[in-house]
Amino acid sequence: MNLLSDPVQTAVKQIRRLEIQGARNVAIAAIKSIETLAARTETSNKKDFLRELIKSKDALFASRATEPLMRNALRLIINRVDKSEEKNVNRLAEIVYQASKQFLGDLENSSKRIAEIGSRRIRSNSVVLTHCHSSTVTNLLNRAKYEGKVFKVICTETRPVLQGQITAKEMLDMGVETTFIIDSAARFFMNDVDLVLVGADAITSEGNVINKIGTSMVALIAHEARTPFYVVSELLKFDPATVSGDYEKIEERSPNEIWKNAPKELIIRNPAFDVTRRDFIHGIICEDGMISPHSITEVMHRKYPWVFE
Ligand code: RUB
Repeated sequence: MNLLSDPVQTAVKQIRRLEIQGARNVAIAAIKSIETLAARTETSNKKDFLRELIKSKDALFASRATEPLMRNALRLIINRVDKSEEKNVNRLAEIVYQASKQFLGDLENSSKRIAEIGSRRIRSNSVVLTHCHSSTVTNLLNRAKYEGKVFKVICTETRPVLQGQITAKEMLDMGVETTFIIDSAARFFMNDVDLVLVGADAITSEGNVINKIGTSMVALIAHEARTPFYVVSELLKFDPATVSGDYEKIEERSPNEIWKNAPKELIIRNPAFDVTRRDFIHGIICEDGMISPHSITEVMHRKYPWVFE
C-alpha cells in the first residue's frame, strides 16, 4: 500500500519548490491535500486510515520546517479523527472534511478581521514599507484601498527568491503607487516611511516573530528611525512547542538559490527566516485586535486553548 497519496505528494513538492509560498497559502494547500486524501482513501479501517493521515502529516511538516500554522491545522484535524468513536472510514473522512472546512472558514474570518483592524492604522497619504510577500499584509492593504485610503507602498526585493515581486505586482493591480527597492536600500528609504507591515511564519511564546530572512534587519532599521513596525498575523502561527522551551526551527534552503555554479570551496548559507525580537515590534495585528507581543501566550490560552493539548 502506498501510504503517501498523490494529492499529498503534489502539495509537498509544490511547497518545497516555493510554487506555493507564504505561511497561510502553505497551510491552506496542506489542509486541502489532506482533505482530498481522506475523500479518496482506499483504507478500510480506522487504524490504517490514521496511519495514512500521520504519514502524510509528517511529509507535509517536513516540506517546510518553519510553518506552525500548517502544523496546528493538521494536528487539529488528525486529533478529531483520533478522538472520534467512529470506526467507519467514510464517516471518518467526513470528520476530516468538516474539520478542514471549519479551520479554513476560521482562517478566512481571521484574515478579514485583521484587515479591518489593520486598515485603521493606514492614514491617508502614508507610506507603508513591506518585506517579502505576505497574503495577510496584502489583504490588509487591499481593504485600506477599498475603504478609499490613499497610500503608497515600498516593497523590498527580498533576496534570494524575490517574493517582493509578487507583492509589487499585487499592489500595482490594486492601483497603489508602488516603489520597488533592493533589500539593502531599506535604511535609505526608512525616513520616508510611516509604518512597516510584515507577515509572520511563526510566533514564539516569548512574543518573538519569525518571518522571511531580513525582517529582523528591517525591524532594527525601523527602530533606529523611530518608524512603527507591526506584524500582521493570524494567531494560529503561534508555535506551542516554544512554551516547552523548544526553539522554532529555521529552514535552511539550497545555496543554489543564492549563487548557481559558485566556487566549490565557498560556504554559502541560506536561512529562509530570521527572528525579530518582541522589543522591536510595536504590535501584532491579529484577529483578536492589536496586541502586544508580550501577551501572546495569554491570548492563545484564552482564544485557542486546544493548541496546548
Ligand atoms: C513568506 C513570508 C511571509 C509569511 C507570511 O516566506 O515570510 O511573510 O509566510 O505570509 P516564503 P502570509 O515565501 O519563503 O514562504 O501572511 O501569507 O501567511
